[in-house]
Amino acid sequence: MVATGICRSDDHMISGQLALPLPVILGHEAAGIVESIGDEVTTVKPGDKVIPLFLPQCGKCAVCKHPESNACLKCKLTVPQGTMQDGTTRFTCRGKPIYQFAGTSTFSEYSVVDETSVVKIDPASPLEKVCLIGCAFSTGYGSAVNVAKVTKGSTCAVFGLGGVGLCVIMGCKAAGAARIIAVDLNKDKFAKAKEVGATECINPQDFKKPTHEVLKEMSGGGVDFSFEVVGRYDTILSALSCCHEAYGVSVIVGQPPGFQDLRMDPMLLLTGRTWKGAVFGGYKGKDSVPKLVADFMAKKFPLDSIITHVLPFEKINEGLDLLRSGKSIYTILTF
Ligand code: COD
Ligand code: ZN
Ligand code: ZN
Repeated sequence: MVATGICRSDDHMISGQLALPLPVILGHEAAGIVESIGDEVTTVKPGDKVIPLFLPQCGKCAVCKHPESNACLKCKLTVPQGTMQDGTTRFTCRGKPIYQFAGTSTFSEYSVVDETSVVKIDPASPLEKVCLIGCAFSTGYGSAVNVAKVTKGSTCAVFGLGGVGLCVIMGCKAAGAARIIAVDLNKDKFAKAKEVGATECINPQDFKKPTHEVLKEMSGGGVDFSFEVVGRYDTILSALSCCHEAYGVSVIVGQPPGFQDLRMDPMLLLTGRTWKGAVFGGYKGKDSVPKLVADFMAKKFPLDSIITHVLPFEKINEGLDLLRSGKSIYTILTF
């Protein structure tokens, strides 16, 4: 492993919001160099620069074969196993097994991954930057260009301006959106949102009306595309309601904590809205990650603007503190 980002989901594991077999080595957003391979491995070789894939692409299951989906059946997203695909774990401490996380476990100098969970990238790419393509960047950017399929000249609304929300904005901009309205309760987030492409920023607390009404008025009837990147039930419904009732598309990116049901009025969809969601921006990792790295190298999007801190791996707890206090966007740990 050469570099790894700290994703909010890693912290959710630490705080126990998502259950996992313990003890475990976390981390799933990284870039590194292949040290050795198994006998039957053909797609990577020692010395290759690679990005581990928390969402594998086996290429054989019904999901991998479907052109529009990416949640490979080899990955048990909702019931984490804490092992390799063969049910084993390759880490031990004083003879006792340590579980793996998301098939990647990147908070470690070395990891063992299935061939379906790793992909070769451009040897010229800076690993301490492109590691973000392993989760945060692709999750946000892909939600715009791939899941929503944002169109040229459209109006978009993005709820939540954390690191992932900023990457959604970058995706809307790259897709040619004419207006990108950024929504956050914290106005300190607005400057960065504008830097990466937001054309307007609003704080729901500045209005008496519900946010979806404000956005409908601003867009003359409803936005074309909306994104929930907060992880709350109320903002999921607000994002759905603010898109145009006849042709709006709303994408859920955030995952609310807990396992509550969400009540919604079916009329919101019967009028013609589309409601979608995806992990990893809908990308199939093996196919798309090398292309995204190539796009980064061709300067089609910036990663520097969302990397606020670079720390040696030993300072991982400082990195987690920065994430929890909201002082960082992304901290990259280098080995
Ligand atoms: N209205 C508007 N904005 C709000 C509100 C609100 N009611 N409440 C909070 N916010 C803002 C906050 O001020 C903050 O700026 C932003 O929302 C949230 O940002 P962060 O920094 O907390 O979050 P991110 O960008 O790091 O990640 C957010 C996700 C919700 C995308 C993430 O936590 C998540 O749920 N990911 C989805 C799960 C997933 O894809 N997993 C697979 C790989 S990790
Ligand atoms: Zn992540
Ligand atoms: Zn598959």
